[in-house]
Amino acid sequence: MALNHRRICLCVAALTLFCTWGCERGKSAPANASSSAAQPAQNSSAPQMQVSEPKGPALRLNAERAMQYVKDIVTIGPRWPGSKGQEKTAAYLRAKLKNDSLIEDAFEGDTPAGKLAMRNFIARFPGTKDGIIVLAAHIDTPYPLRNTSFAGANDGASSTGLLLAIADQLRGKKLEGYSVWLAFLDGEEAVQQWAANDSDYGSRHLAAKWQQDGTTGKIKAFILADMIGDADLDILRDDNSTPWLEDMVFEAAKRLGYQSHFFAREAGMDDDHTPFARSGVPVADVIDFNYGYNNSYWHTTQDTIDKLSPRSLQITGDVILETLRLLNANADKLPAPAQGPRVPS
Ligand code: 1BN
Ligand code: ZN
Repeated sequence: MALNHRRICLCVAALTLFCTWGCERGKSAPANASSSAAQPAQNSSAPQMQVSEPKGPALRLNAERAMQYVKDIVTIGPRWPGSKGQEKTAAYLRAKLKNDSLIEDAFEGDTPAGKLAMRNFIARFPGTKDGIIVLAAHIDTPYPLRNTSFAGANDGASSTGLLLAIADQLRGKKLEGYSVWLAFLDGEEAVQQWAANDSDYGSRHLAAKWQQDGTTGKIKAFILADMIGDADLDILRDDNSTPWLEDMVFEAAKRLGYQSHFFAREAGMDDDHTPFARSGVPVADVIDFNYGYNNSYWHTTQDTIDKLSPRSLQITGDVILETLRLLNANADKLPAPAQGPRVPS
C-alpha cells in the first residue's frame, strides 16, 4: 500500500525551491499517488511567504473535549456504510450539531458490494465575507474490516472529534471573515480495494453536487484532517495538495511553535481532498500517515484510543484554526482558483 518504499525525487525539491506564493504544483502529480514514497521534505529551502498578520482573537481548541468526542465515536464501534454504527454516528452528529445550520446529504454509493446508503453532514457557520472555507473529516470505517473490532480511533474518529471541537469554537461567534463549513464525509474508505471508483464516495458525491449548484466557485480553501490523533504526531507534506495552501498550514504551525510536527516527510496522498482538487479548489490534506512503526497500526485493530493524545488534537486543531486566520488576513492575495482540473481524473 502507500508509502511502503522510498524514492528520491529531485523534481519535487526543485519545484519546492522555485515555488513562490501562489504557484500551482504542476499537473503531472498523479491523482492517485498513494503508492508514492515518503521522503524528507524540503521546508528549509522553501521561500518565505509574505503573509499579513491576522487581526482579532485567535481561536484555540478545547483538546480534552475533542478527546471525549473521539472516545464517544470509538465507543459506537465500527461505522462502515450500512452498519448500525453508521446510524449511531449520524444520531451522534445530529445531537452535537443540533443548534447549528446542519445539512444532511444522503445518497447511495455504487460500490463493489452493491448500492450502499451513505450520508454526509455539513455544518455551516456564516462569516461576514463572501466565500467559504471547508474543513473536512471522514466518519466511516472500512467495510472490509466489518467483521473485526476495528473502530478507527485515529483513522476516522480523531478527525471527526476534532471537527466537532472546532464547531464548539465557531458556534455563537461573529466570524469576521469567510464562512466556515464543516464537512463530515461518509464512505471515504474502499469497500473492496482502494481505487478511483472504490473510495472517497462521500467527497466525490459532494464535490459533484457543489459543482452543479455553484458552491464550488465560492470555496476559497478545502482543508482535510485525517489520522491526526496519533500521539507521535508527524503530519506529512502532501504533494497532491495545493502548494500555497500547504505553505500556509506550515506558516500557521510555525507561528504556534508546532513546526516540528509538520512536514518532515513528504508524499502524495489520495484522500477526500482529491475530488475537490479536481474541481479546481485549493486543497490541503493534513494527515499523519505514519501511525506506529512503519504505519503498522493503520487499518488494523491496533488503531485504538490508547495510541492517541489530546496534545495531537490540540496541535492540529490550533494549526487549522490559525490557518483560517491566515486565509482571512490574506484574502486579497489568494491565488484565483484553478480553471481546470488540478489532478488528472
Ligand atoms: C487514509 C486513511 N486513507 C484511508 N484511510 C486514504 C489512503 C488510501 C491512504 C490508500 C493511502 C492509501
Ligand atoms: Zn482508513
